[in-house]
Amino acid sequence: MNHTTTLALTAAALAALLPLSCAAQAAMPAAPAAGPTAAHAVLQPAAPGVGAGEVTFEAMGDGVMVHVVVAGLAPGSKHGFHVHDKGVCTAPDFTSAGGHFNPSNHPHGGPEAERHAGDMPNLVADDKGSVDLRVMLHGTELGGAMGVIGHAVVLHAGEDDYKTQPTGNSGARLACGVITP
Ligand SMILES: [Cu+2]
Repeated sequence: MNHTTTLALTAAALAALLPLSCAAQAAMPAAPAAGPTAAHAVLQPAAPGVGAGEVTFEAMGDGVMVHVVVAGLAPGSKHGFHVHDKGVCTAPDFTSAGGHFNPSNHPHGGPEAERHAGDMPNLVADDKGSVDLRVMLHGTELGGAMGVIGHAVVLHAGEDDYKTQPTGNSGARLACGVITP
């Protein structure tokens, strides 16, 4: 959350430096503040090709529609998949992404339960080892302090049990991608 705060402060600092002409424009009737309507992440696998993919997020109704496309998994395998707190995928084991993104301080849970804002159902690979899943995350946001942008999606080696706190016990991290607007 620290980087979000820093960005907000930077924006405020820039606004204070705007020339007068811009200040005059700002006095005109303002459109409602529009947040981002879409976001995107490229899943970079730790082992070449294993869990490579792409995730798109689209603002819809009271939440976000997520589209996940992944390849290179074992046919029929199940994989925990979550938004993690830090938008950093630099460590080889992706521990740099931290724990689950959890701005509302909820317990970890499955699709029907009280859950973290970035908890998603397990990805289930088809007989070719691919995933193409659309899932609606009600109550999840794209931008702002509660939004997923600036955080990271992480694909795990094992199945999320939807119970173990706070992780779901889905094992090592196969792939990681930073969520950008
Ligand atoms: Cu995870």
